[in-house]
Amino acid sequence: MKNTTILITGASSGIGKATAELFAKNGARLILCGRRQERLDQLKDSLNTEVHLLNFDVRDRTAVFEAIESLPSQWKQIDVLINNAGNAHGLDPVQTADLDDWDAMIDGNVKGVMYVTKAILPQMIERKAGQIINLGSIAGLEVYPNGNVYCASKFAVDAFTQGLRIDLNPYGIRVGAIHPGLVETEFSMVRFKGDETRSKNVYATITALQAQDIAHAIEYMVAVPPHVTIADITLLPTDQANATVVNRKQ
Ligand code: 8X3
Repeated sequence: MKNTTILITGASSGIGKATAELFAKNGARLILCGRRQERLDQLKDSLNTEVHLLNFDVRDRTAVFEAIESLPSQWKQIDVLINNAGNAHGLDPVQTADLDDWDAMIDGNVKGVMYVTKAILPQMIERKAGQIINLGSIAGLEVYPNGNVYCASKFAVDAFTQGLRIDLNPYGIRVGAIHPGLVETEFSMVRFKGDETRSKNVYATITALQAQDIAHAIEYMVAVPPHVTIADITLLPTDQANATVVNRKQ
């Protein structure tokens, strides 16, 4: 993957960070994007490859386009875009859920993916080459109780991914999505607003996926020969059968 430039959103933690670490080992050049400059700096220092940092919030449309526009000429060609940034906020029934949580999920998980994709697309179209991988979720394939708007946001990612693959078909740009089940990251801490007990319970009695497991699947999607598109990968812990059936041990 030498000379391949990969842009990862949400790179400062979890799946984004693990993916950055794996691609760095493979010798890729990395554009790492996130909201937490300090974490991005630390990650850059720990990686033994060429790294360019972009500090912006994918929810901020102007900031997205300015950040991509600001790339120095040697970073303007992006071979692979990994739309990883996204979060869950709350796990409540529609009738009691917080509207701010809904806005955060629609703005980040849906509009964020669309903005970053739109900003990066022109140079891929011009070169008739490139790859876009969107982070979906098992929540984007099946709705589960209280998942409502988070599930809606991930269903939207799946629909957007399919639409992109259709529209970009004439340009030879590969488009795919990855749909993880339960992955042990900061995901639940964010969803449950820092409630450690509740968050730990999600993964406590199962062997959850780790961020590195998702990174390896993403690596596979990139590493297959250029004539192959992995349209989607659904990745579950062996302890999880679908969105709701989980083999929780006592
Ligand atoms: C993360 C997986 O099952 O918590 O998207 O929605 S789940």
